[in-house]
Amino acid sequence: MFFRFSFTLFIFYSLTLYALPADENVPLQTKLPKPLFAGTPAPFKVANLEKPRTGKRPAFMVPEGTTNLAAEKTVSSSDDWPVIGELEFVTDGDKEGEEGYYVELGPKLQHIQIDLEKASAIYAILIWHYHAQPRVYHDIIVQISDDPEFNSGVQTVYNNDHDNSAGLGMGKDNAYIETYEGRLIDADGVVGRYIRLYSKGNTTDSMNHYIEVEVFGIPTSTG
Ligand SMILES: [Ca+2]
Ligand SMILES: [Ca+2]
Repeated sequence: MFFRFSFTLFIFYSLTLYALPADENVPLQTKLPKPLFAGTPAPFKVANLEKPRTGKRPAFMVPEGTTNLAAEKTVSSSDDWPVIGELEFVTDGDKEGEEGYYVELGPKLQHIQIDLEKASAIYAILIWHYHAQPRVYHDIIVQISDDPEFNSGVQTVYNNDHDNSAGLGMGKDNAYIETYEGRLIDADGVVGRYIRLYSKGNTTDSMNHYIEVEVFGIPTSTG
């Protein structure tokens, strides 16, 4: 009897032990700005456009200890002289949709680049291009590398350039309508120090905008 009880306890503790790693995941936390539009946007003629989701974004699980590593980090760009705003806006924590919160880069294919300062395992990237009105940005490509020039070690975690018009390879990810929730990209623990985000205009104009980018991860090195 006692033996059987101990054995049951043993099994119970063993199961608990093995179940632990999965339990260490926690829901990703972010502060959302206030929505500026509601309802169903007019249809866009964009390839691979996904239907807007109804209801809030489901919880996204990340390892415990994951934080926004992009906060206040340095942002550079293919456009050295933004038309409106400053590159610092991308990582300053403000995500409101009104005028004065976004940086506007010139037309055609442009990118911004965030230096996390340390090699990091990256689990999710949250992007707010613009959310004062529904619009779709073209050729969104997100890459992670340990090379600031992105000549080597480049890993693409999102690419919705279905026809390779940006020249970085054909992408199978969906186009989507911008909202106040931003776009959450699953980076699946890819390790790198630099994040590069491309776009090529949008359904309203030919310019490229960013309100905020958050990069959720855990540093893997001390330098
Ligand atoms: Ca901002
Ligand atoms: Ca394209």
